[in-house]
Amino acid sequence: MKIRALFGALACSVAALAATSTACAANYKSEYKLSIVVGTTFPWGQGAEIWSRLVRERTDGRINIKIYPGTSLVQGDQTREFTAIRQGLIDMAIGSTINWSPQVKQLNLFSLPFLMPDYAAIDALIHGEVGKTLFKDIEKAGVLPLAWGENGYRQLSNSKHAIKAPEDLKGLKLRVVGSPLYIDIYSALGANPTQMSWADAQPALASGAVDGQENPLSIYAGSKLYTVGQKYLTLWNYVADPLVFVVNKQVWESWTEADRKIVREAAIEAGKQEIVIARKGVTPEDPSMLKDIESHGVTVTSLTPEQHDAFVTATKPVFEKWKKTIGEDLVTQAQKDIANR
Ligand code: X2X
Repeated sequence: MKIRALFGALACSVAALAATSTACAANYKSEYKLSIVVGTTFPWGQGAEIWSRLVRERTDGRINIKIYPGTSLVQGDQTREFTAIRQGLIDMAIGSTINWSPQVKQLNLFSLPFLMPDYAAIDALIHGEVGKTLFKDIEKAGVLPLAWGENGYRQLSNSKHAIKAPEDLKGLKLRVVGSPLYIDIYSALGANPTQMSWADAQPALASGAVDGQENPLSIYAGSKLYTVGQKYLTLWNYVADPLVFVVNKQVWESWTEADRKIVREAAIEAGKQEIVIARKGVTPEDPSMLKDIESHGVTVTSLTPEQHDAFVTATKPVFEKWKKTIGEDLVTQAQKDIANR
């Protein structure tokens, strides 16, 4: 703990004893900057709103969080977000494992193609040993993780034709982000992947500079990608990206014990609620979002088990290659937990 934070904490404990909590806010910033990639109309952004509101209410305004969508604190470059949190340019964030995987290579786990067959598999990882290990890895990399959320299963869209087999991807120019793992996946499938931020992806799709992209349906529908020619959508659940609620370490140390508890519990609560929101409208039981997407003239393709297997086979070498980078033990543990879910 830094000396200043230590004095702050001591002053606050004394103040707490004297029941004058205002003194605790002495070292607090007037505003804490919370970074997210998309806006507050998306499940991801709603998670940010819930977390901010709970913290503001429960700390009587001592911790005042302001949401910065569009990863604007790093000029939209979402792969630099993690470093900016560690350095203190960003105080708090809810970030995708994909965007932080350049700095925390173990987070590539969730991007291993076809590792997680269903929501129970995702839950088994984030709420089990694997989730704990990954939180230790994030902390070792210099940022304090508090809770899990979810962006979602990532589906493939493009402007050219329906995709049912790896051959259909041949030559398609696809936008990917975050990790070279995605370049490997799409290269293995015969496509032409190109890495760019979400901020750059939307104009690139609109101008036709790229043919397609992959994102959860909430992002596809919320960004109205069907209005920029993305009329073919393949549901293949090949990867899913969890979100992680985090705080910069110095900021964390500047807060009182009691306020840390509030922020942590609020993150866990907001994460739980956000996951429920993220899974709305995209399941067989509740396909309302899919129906809405179809109503915009989108051809939605679901894969037969045989078609699905062809994609699994084609991406197997990428899985094996990245298993080594991520850590064989972690991947084996994940596979075990998924088998026992
Ligand atoms: O850029 C994306 O594709 C997004 C919005 O899903 C992430 O931030 C990973």
